[in-house]
Amino acid sequence: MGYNVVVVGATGNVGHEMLNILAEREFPVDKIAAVASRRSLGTEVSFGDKTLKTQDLEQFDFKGWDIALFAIGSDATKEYAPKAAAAGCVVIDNSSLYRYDPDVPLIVPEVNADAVVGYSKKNIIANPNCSTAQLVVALKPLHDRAKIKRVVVATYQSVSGTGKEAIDELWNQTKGMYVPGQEVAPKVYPKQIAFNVIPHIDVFLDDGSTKEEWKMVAETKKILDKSIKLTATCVRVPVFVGHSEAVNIEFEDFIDEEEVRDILREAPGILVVDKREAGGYITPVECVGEYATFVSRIRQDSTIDNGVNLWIVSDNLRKGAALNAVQIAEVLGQRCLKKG
Ligand code: 2RA
Repeated sequence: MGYNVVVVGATGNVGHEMLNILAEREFPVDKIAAVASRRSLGTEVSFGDKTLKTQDLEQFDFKGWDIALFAIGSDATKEYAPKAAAAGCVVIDNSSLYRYDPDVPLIVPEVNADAVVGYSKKNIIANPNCSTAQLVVALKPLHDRAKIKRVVVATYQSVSGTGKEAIDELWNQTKGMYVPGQEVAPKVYPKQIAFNVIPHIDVFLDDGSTKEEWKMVAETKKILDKSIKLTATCVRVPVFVGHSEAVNIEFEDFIDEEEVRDILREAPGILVVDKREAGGYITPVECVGEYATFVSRIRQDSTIDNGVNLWIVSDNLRKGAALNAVQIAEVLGQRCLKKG
């Protein structure tokens, strides 16, 4: 006996990956539906070796469906997630809409799977921001061993985090640099992204930080520990897929780099790639399509007491979105929606 699963936003980058990963991990599916906006009606999407025709979200009836993975914007989620939840279908939402709602669990299974039981308050579970997910997977095992006091993180976020238009902009702008007359002006981003980096993701807040940076603070506190002080600088870089993060951690107690490496090597969801030689570290192009959160450049920070530096890389469409959502569905099924 399996589950009746709906992927909402099935034609987007994350929606595609949700279908791919449900099939790859052989999630127990009885029925599967691919749903998207009316303009995508009838578009064919793959689910393993099957082909699904997308159905119209406006007409879709969620009654009789068990789990809906949502990968659409917050506005559409606001309209349709409550309808799905009211019809008895548990929503796992990748938008930011419900992440900060005290009645909605925000889950990274390797960190706080137990919190899934809170889904029943609104029949909704929130998926974290991509840059948060890979960070807390690495922080959790270290926090358990040597309580984290403060984290400073700089992110290097790929354009797929913005969406298809951004991928096209990077591609066309890069090509246009080499072909006179084919220059492509910035449209998705405020400045040129080809051969450039942009220290601005999402909107600016009154304190000068951006909402992306605020999300990392708020979500790390909700998922891991509200006592952790975190400051972030989120940067867009000319990479298609794969978010990277340079992370500085200050612990309450001393922990040496060897013990950090050993702990991370044993931690769920993590692969350590860490040799002090050319190529002995992970880079974004190597994480594409992988499930793992990769950690490299593990080293003591001798400028403070109890300090350690890390380099964390993961596929932002997978662990940063679709994989984490499917993992939540797995935990939900195993712990809360037992079938047969
Ligand atoms: C980004 N984290 O990278 C945001 C949304 N996916 O653009």
